[in-house]
Amino acid sequence: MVEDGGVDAGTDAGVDGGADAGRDAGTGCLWEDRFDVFRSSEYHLDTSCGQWGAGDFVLTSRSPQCRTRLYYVGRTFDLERFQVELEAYAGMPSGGDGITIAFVQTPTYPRLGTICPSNCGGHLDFDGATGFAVELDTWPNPEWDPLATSHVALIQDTTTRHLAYTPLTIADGAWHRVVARFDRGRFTVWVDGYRVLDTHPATAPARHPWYVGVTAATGSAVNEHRIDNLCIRALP
Ligand SMILES: [Ca+2]
Repeated sequence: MVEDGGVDAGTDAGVDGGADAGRDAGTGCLWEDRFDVFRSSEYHLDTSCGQWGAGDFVLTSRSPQCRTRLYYVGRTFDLERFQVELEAYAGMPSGGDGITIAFVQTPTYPRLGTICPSNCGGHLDFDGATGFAVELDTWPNPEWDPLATSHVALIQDTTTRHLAYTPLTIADGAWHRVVARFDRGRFTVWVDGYRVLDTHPATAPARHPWYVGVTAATGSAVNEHRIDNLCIRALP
């Protein structure tokens, strides 16, 4: 991992980022939500156990076999150079399955129970979508996932199609600041100021009217998953 949080942050042209990446980007959020209130009419919310948590959004409670998708529907985003920032929490008790930051053609894709028979948490309520996601996978599923460890990844259409990845878990019961930047095919992710991915995948989110949101799920392994301080901004 490369730490970008030090005095050099912001001076490395094109890759300045980390904990201050959002502020360094120099433009306001195209969309932001601090979840001080929950503006339900602005979202497509489909959940079996999630709820607004008075200050953040609880995507999954500490319940097994839980799924949530929360997509902003106030507008779509037609972007090729943009940055997504949020704070993410997974833990208590530490388990599965993870969170995605998703960019999809429609938020009304099939629910988990219709695309896998049971114990579907590993699919994070993203599978079935057409689009991309930043995957924060906190639970290995070696029986079907080609990656044998927890990971941070860029995925396309399914949790088994990783365009880029690094072994890492955020499921330690602490809040983590995640910044994901898409810049003309270059994909960079910082977690708590550490650059954990920096790559040019063969395929990356292209200019398209995406619905943007977050998803999470639990299976037999359970985490409470929460998100806060969400911001999407165009790069200057
Ligand atoms: Ca997994």
